Amino acid sequence: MNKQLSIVGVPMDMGQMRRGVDMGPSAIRYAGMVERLQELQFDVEDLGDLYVERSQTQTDDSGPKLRNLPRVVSVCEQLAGKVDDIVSRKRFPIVLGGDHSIAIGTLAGLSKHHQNLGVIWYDAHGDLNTEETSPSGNIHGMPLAVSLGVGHPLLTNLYQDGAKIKKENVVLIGTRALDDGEKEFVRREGIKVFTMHEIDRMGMTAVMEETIAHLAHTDGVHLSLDLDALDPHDAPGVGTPVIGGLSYRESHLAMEMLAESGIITSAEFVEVNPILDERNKTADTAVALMGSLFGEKLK
Ligand code: HAR
Ligand code: MN
Ligand code: MN
Ligand code: MN
Repeated sequence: MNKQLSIVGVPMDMGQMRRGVDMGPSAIRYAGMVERLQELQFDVEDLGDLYVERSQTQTDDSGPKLRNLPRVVSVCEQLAGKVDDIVSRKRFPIVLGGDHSIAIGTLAGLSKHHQNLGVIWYDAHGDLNTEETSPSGNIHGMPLAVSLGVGHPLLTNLYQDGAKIKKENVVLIGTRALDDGEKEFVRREGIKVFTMHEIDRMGMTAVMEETIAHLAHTDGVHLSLDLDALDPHDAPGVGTPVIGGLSYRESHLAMEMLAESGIITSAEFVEVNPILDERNKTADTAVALMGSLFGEKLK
């Protein structure tokens, strides 16, 4: 694995309506992220946070179909450039959210370096909405669709024109809250999804073995980890919790299997909202999962 890590925080909260998720990067750093990774002998460069215009008092409800579109676009453009630069310098990017809309920027930056990027979308949600199918108008429910080339042109053509990833290179894990339009999207495009039902039936070991096999032909794999994939018991500090989620142990197993496989080339941890959390539990969980993803094992 690449031992040179670069961290970039994105204090973005405009992809949804609950304030506080902009403090996610601080909460994750406070939970000891950098020290944890340094103990694993990584060279860790913390690039700090991107500049995100404050928005608490002025969210845009004029276009309820794509809330705060111009500001989401500008932050994602900035992030894409940053991620592109990190990979150009042969380092492994770790992006800290912020709401999940930032994945549009992360994947746009990564796509400059990969023709066949695999993506693991570890999330309670599909994030496959478009402005037509979205029940909320919140862009954090759209980034996977956008990255597949489906959505508003300002989003799909961000950084470079068109789709950034291919449908056959995507695996969803932990899914349990798909809107009708997202179910239709998954069926139409034949996207690989491990819902909670499959995870209960197969067990996480088999799910990860199939995931790794499914992505064997790719030229790199991005892990997009939305903390709401976990059960709210283990990750209460998220804006859109959904009961019946992945356990702390199942998630560690998933991360450990990814570490063993050596396939992951970039990662992001999103949707940590310290305002909604219980004593930074969700940020602590994020950092513990990073430990496993980056090869920590109890001897
Ligand atoms: N599907 C719903 C919507 O589009 C809720 C999306 C919630 N999204 C996240 N990211 N927290 O996964 O509005
Ligand atoms: Mn998400
Ligand atoms: Mn989610
Ligand atoms: Mn539990």
